[in-house]
Amino acid sequence: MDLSTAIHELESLEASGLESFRTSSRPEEVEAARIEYLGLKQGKIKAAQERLKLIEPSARKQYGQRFNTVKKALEAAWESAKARLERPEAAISGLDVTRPGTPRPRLGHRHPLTQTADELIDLFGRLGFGVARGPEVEDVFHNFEALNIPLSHPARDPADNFYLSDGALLRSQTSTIQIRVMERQAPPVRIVAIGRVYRPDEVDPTHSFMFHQIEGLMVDRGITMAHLKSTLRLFAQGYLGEDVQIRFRPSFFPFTEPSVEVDMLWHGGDRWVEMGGAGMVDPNVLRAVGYDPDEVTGFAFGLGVERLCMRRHGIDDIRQFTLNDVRFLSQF
Ligand code: FA5
Repeated sequence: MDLSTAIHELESLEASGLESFRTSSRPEEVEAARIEYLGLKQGKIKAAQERLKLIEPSARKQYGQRFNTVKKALEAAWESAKARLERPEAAISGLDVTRPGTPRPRLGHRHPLTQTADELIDLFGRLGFGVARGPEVEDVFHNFEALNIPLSHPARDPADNFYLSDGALLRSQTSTIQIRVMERQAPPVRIVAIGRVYRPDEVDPTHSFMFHQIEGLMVDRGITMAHLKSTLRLFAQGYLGEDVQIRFRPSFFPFTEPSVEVDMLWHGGDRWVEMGGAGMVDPNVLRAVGYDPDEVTGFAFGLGVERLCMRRHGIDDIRQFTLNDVRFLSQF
């Protein structure tokens, strides 16, 4: 047999062997290819080795060298085919497009009451009101005495307040902040203050034992009830819509004179719900903080923040705000 024919056969054996190992996709196919090419008794490599005897002696060395590289190449192809089938997912480059994707992380957002508070502050800011703050744990002086609520007044009753100790309680109204602002600042004053207040009220769809109020206070020369009414109307239209209906009813608060209660026509349009209390700051209150009631007058109001938010969004039950039901919260 001449050398070039023998080498040619070796090369086509190599090509078909490598192809067989490369395209085997199951262990049985790899094993069949091994037997066909590398089998010790009847494999094609074995046959090619025996062909050496048919080659004339002077060409045997060259044939032998070529034979060795083909044998090594086929053995390596067998090893890598086995390795490939042991790690099937790696064989397709580690990517499985049928697997479910990583879910996008859920982003939280601000509680509806926080959003409401921000919006109210923004609205009153456009009407020229700055923002004030005060403590939730108050003393009886700021919660009652300075607001013209005498010791004998039923509003001080332990059954109607959360007292912590003799001198302290959880504030029952944000009107405490009126006093704190006027104590430290000379008129004119134009502020709103938003915060939690606490009362042991019976819980129902429009009452909670902890809720928020927004307090407003404006003191200057020549402030009248007309300023109060137009401010609250402008606010209600701005927050609840141009066509909102509100009404003022005569009322009584120890710290305002005259006093009113402000109602809003509830969503559904069939009943009025109280939005807040308001009035002209009582001269006694002005005097107690060192203001001169002959020089300046003022109005004040305190509105229920939950109820404003409920009216705006058509929410029926105040308890929704604290249930932490994501199905409710995620709507805002
Ligand atoms: C007051 O708290 C007065 N400080 C308001 C005020 C301020 C009058 C300044 C004059 C001048 P009243 O107790 O009515 O008033 O409460 C005001 C509003 O808070 C109510 O109209 C209502 O909207 C809301 N509110 C009262 N109690 C509750 C409650 N238990 N749950 C939810 N909201 C309430």
